[in-house]
Amino acid sequence: MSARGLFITVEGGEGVGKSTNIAFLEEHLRGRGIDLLVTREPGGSKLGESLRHLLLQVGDEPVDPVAELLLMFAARAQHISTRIEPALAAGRWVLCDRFTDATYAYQCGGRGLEHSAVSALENLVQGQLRPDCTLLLDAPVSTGMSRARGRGDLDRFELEELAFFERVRATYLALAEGSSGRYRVIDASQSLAQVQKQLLKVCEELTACWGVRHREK
Ligand code: Z5A
Repeated sequence: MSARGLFITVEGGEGVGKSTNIAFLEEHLRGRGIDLLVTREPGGSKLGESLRHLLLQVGDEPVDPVAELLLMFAARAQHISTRIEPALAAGRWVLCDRFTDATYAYQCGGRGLEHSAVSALENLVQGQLRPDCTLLLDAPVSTGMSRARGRGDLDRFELEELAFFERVRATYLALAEGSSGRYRVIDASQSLAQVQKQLLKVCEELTACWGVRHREK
């Protein structure tokens, strides 16, 4: 039986470079012979991608924050059971663009929902599943916004005010501060080359940890 794969999530505010750097990490890790599922939230499964569309579209009816929260976790439940768990169980690594830390950051930090509500859903939907490592790409909100806003139409989240994104960033940083070593905070305000240098260091750590996990099996 193969060792369980590593579950890595990438988090951060809008436009900090998650997609760009996930593509970089994917290429690097595949180059090192690692079998990898690259996926995203909300989304990742057929049902999840349909829910993503509903969550991001701009409509004429305000979305209730609890409805938003439940849709995020509905998408996550499907994603975990159809994609994430099978991949990890087969020994594949999973590299996921956002996961439950985004729910704490956006639905608690941004929208003001109770931490305990998210924590209860996290336990219900995920059981024991938590990321092995979370890469938090951190940059001032204005930096991320100016990088992301050249892309045209804005989705429902991107239309939020600056203060919303400041709360999201502060929540992410508080989560990283309070976590027991799961987070690696990457300074994403630097040039892409410098950001990727930081990421390569984390990859070294992860592949070493993976080697140990394999030997123990
Ligand atoms: N959401 C939620 O509320 N609750 C949840 O539980 C979950 C999600 C899971 C969709 O996420 C929304 O869902 C999200 C939170 C909510 N809303 N927001 N905001 P998403 O991840 O799909 O959307 P996003 O955060 O808006 O991602 P993004 O805008 O696509 O940004 P990104 O992937 O972090 O950035 P990028 O596309 O890689 O880079 C943006 C540009 O900057 C691009 O031109 C790059 O070439 C450039 N770039 C990147 N890095 C650099 C550096 N270092 N220097 C210079 N230029 C750079």
